[in-house]
Amino acid sequence: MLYPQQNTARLRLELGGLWQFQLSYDNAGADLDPAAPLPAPRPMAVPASYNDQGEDKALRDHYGWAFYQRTVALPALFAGQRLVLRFGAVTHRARVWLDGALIAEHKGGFLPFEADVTGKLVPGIPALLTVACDNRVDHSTLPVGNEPGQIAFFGSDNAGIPSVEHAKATAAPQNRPNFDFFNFAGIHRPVWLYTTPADHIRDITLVPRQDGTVDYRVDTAGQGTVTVDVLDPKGRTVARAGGARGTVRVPSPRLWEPWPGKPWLYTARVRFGQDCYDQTFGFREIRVEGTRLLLNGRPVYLKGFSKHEDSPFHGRGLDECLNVKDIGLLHWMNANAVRTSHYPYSEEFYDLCDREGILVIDETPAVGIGAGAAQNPYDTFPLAQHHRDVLTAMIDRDKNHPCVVMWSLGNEPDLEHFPRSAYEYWRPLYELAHALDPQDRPVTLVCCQNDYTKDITTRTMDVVSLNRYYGWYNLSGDLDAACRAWNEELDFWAQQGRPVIFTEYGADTVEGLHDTRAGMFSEEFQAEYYDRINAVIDGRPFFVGELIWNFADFATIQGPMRVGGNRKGVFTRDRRPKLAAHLLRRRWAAIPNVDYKK
Ligand code: GCB
Repeated sequence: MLYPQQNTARLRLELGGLWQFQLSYDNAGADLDPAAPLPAPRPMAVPASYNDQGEDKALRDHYGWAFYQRTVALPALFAGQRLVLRFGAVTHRARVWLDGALIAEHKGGFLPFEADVTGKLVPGIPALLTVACDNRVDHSTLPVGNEPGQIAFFGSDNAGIPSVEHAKATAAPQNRPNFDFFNFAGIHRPVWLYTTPADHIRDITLVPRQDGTVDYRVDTAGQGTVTVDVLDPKGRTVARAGGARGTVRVPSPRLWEPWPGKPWLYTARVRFGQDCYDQTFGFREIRVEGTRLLLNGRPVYLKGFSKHEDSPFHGRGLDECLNVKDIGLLHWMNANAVRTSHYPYSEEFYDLCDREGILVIDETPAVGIGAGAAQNPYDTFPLAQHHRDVLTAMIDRDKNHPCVVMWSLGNEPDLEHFPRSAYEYWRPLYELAHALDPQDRPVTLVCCQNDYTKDITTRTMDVVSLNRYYGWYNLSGDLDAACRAWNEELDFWAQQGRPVIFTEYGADTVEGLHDTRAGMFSEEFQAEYYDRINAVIDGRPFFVGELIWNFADFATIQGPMRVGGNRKGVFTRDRRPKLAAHLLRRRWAAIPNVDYKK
């Protein structure tokens, strides 16, 4: 799906700002009429999560439908154009009405959807736009939540104590999902109204190669002929082709390589009748060979973070200022890579990474697929079709980004209790990702700390992605024991013949807490933890990347294991560095981006 563009053929309006807002207290969201002005609205900024835009617990912890509303009016000069209403992301389910008529429904809180509103939104006549979103999650959604009636409290539930069990059974439905990040909700990404000519470009697919060839395909609607001009980073036309599919060749291409300096971005200017669309791309190839990850043929070493879209007040809402700040901090850290844990990020983020040369592991929202040893989630969670849909939509959205160097099918599913079912669930998704991606990037699945000898899925991915918390959740505080255990596990991975990376490792750290003996939660512990664990991976040639958990502290549900959220950030939630940031920064300055472990 193309990102909305303002150019010589298309007009784009952002419907951001203050909307009217009201919580619904009906399971079906039927207590509010989408055709009428909301009876008791409050102002709500869009895009942003709604949860922290007020001081009431009811807003923060709401679990169900919520309604947004505004009027939309277009001047008559829009007449004669095709009109599309597009949402970057509404979390997690959405319904959209124009003057009371349902025009769109969408499931999945992290990917865009749109509705053709030509003839429905009439230039010159104001219309009432109502958007409802539902943040409830269960066994059929991604991310996965608890089923209604199964109240999960974080931490030890003192399971089995009658009074606790009775209280749980009668507790109100809660916003307590099956994952460790706050279940923020709302219109999280921009709402656009954009025009195209009636005969228009629907999609563009590019496969650029190091030798300067670009295979292209343009999908269109209506009558016309396609032309493609390739512009270099200075805007000069360097190649030209005609026809809806074919190959163009750019002589002496500059490769998309984030070092040194900024990568080179080219533009495919596609024309079709009156329509026009500029699609940026980079000449970069990515593949796995033996235990190496090769970027443009050279072994690359990933240095960076798994992140969250999370910040004070905005919650999970797009904040471009924060994105620019974060990419600046990645440069400051001498980092080169990010994983979009645990969902696809905003389209604006990938654009920035394309421009700034940050390598991205792009992850589906498949987090929380597991229910303990007693329940096989692959038999009981009705997820497979939705998972395929989400993976397809993510690859379709992000396929042209040079920054995307790997697809992650999901995070920390159960892979050890039902190993055969797990393999049978994940293998087709792995194959689907390869089949769908025109650039055929490597595919991975992020695995939880488990009995790696029983897990038969992780070892079959192109890259083995490990979340490990030796010294934190296990062998807590004993870094000698943690390193011994970690080393022993690495002996296992050394036999598998695959590249291995950390997708998560870390320790909760309360900024300002210092300790001469480096006890848990202190800044010294976090610094020593990374020093010790990194010394173990440095001796392993097949270990080709280290993504820290987490870039910054982030919001979670309340619980006895979370001190005002998850504190494993190397930066605080307001982006101040902890001690470990300075040490990692020095470490990464000394590790070259390519040709480090040849
Ligand atoms: C994990 C999860 C991540 C958690 C993290 C933690 O393995 O993938 O979502 O936040 O551990 O800090 O516990």
